[in-house]
Amino acid sequence: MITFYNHLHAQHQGKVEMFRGALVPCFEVPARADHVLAELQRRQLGTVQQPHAFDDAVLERIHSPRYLRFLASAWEQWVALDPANTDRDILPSVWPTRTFRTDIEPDNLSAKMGLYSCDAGTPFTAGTWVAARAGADCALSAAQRLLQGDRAAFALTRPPGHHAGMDFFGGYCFLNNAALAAQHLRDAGLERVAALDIDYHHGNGTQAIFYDRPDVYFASVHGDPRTEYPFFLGHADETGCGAGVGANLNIPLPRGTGFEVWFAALEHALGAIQRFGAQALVVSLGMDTFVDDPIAGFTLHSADYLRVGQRLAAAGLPTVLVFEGGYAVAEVGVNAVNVLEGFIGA
Ligand code: SP5
Ligand code: ZN
Repeated sequence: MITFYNHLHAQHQGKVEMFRGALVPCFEVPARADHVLAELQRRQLGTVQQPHAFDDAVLERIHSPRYLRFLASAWEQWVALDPANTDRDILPSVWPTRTFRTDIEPDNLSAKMGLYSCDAGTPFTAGTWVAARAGADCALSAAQRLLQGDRAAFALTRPPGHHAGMDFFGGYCFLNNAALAAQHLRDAGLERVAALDIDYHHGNGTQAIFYDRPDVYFASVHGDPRTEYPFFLGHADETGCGAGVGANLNIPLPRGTGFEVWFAALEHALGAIQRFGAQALVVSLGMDTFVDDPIAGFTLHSADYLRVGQRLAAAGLPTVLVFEGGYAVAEVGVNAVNVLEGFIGA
C-alpha cells in the first residue's frame, strides 16, 4: 500500500490549547506523524511518496471560498496586529452563537477566528495553512491512486480533518481531508462513496458536509456526544436530511467501551455501507480509540488494530485510509501501522 506523506505537516505546531480555564500543551503534535512514518519504514509496508499538488479549486468542492481565503491570510493578519505575535498561537475567544449573524465577515481578526471556528482547543500557527494544504494534497493523492486502480492508499496527514466543516475549523482540524478524498472520487465518476469514521470523536465536519446528500454515505462509531467531544453532533437519531435521508449512520458508544462491543459496531457500520452499494471507501482512521489515549475513553489494545485492518479489507472496496486523531504518541505508530498490516495481510 502506498503512503502519501509530506514533511510540511511539522510546520503546524500548536503551543497551547484551552482546557478547563488553562492553556495546556497541545495533544496534537508533529511527533505523532513521525512515529507512524518510522514504524511504516521499520516494517517496510510499501513505499512513501510526496503528494501531487492539487489546485485550490479542488478544495472549493468542499470548503467555502471565504473560509479558504481566511485560512490562507490569518497568520499575516495576526502578525500585522503586533510583531510580537510571531511567537504566539492564535486562539478564538468570541463566537456567533444562536441569534448572531454569520453572513457578514467582520474585519476584526478575533471576530473572524470565532466566525470560522467551533472551539478554543485548536490553535492556528505560522505553518498551519501550509501544513493543512499539503495534508489535503496527501488525501487527494491517495484518492487519485484508487482511480488509477490501486486497492488501497494511506494518507499520513496532520493536522487531522474530520471535525472541519464547510466553513469552520476545530477539534485540531482545518481542512476536511476525508471529505475532500470522497468528493474527489465522486468527481471522477464513482456514483456512490462511503466515509467510515472510526476516530474516537464523532466526525461532525464530514457528517455535516454530506448530510443532505444521497451519494456519500457517512457512518461513524464514536464516544457518545452527551459526554464526549464534539458534544453537539453525533447522536443515533441523525440519519440524514432531504435527499440524504438514510445515508447517515451514527453509533455512539459509552466511554469505557471495549474491543468486542466496538468491533460489533464496526461490523454494523460496514454492513450498512455494503447495503448502500458503495463503490469506494474513505476511512477516517483515528487511533484515539486506544486504551492509553490521554483524551479519549475506549479501551482498544495494539493487537486489536490488526483485526480492524483485516475487517476493513474484508469489505472488499477500494479504500483510502486517512490519518485522524490518536494522542498516545509513543504507541500511535505501532497502532496505525497494525491497521495497515492487517489490511494488507487480509
Ligand atoms: C481529530 C481529533 O481527534 N480531535 C479531537 C479534539 C478533541 N478536543 C477536545 C480535547 C479535550 C481535552 N481533554 C483533556 C483531558 C485531559 N485529561
Ligand atoms: Zn479524535
